[in-house]
Amino acid sequence: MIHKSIQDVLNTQINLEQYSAQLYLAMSAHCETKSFRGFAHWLRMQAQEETAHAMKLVAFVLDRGGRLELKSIDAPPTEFGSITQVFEKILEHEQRITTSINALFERSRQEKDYASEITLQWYVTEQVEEEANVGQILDQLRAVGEKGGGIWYLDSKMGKRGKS
Ligand code: OFO
Repeated sequence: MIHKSIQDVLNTQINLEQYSAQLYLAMSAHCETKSFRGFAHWLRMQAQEETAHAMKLVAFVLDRGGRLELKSIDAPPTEFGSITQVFEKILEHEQRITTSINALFERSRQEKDYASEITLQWYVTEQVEEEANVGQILDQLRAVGEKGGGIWYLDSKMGKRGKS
């Protein structure tokens, strides 16, 4: 049986992952309206990944005999500025998620909840990967700028996510 305090923070994390999915979907739509269909595709795939992150935690809470308490999901913004600004916002968002995952991991340790700790290890590793990927995209965006053809090359590269 899962400790009530861990169950509560896991339920909060599920809500955060669902919000991440909403945020990426809104960002995808924003890019699509600017005709950056590659970035839009990448972000839509990211939204699906975030839903999968939430579902993995849902399964874990239920497998431990816990209670799933879904909360309402905040509405994301609809305007995100330039493509570079979109990715700056993503990096900030993922850094907040990392802080939240690390706090959850720490809490599991304090409670000696080894099963939660092991499950959360996957999320700790995933956050390293996500921050690195987004940081790299941001570096590339800053290098090519948004005025020349470079950004359209990046857009076509982003459109290949999950296709090879
Ligand atoms: Fe974007 O990361 Fe979920 O956990």
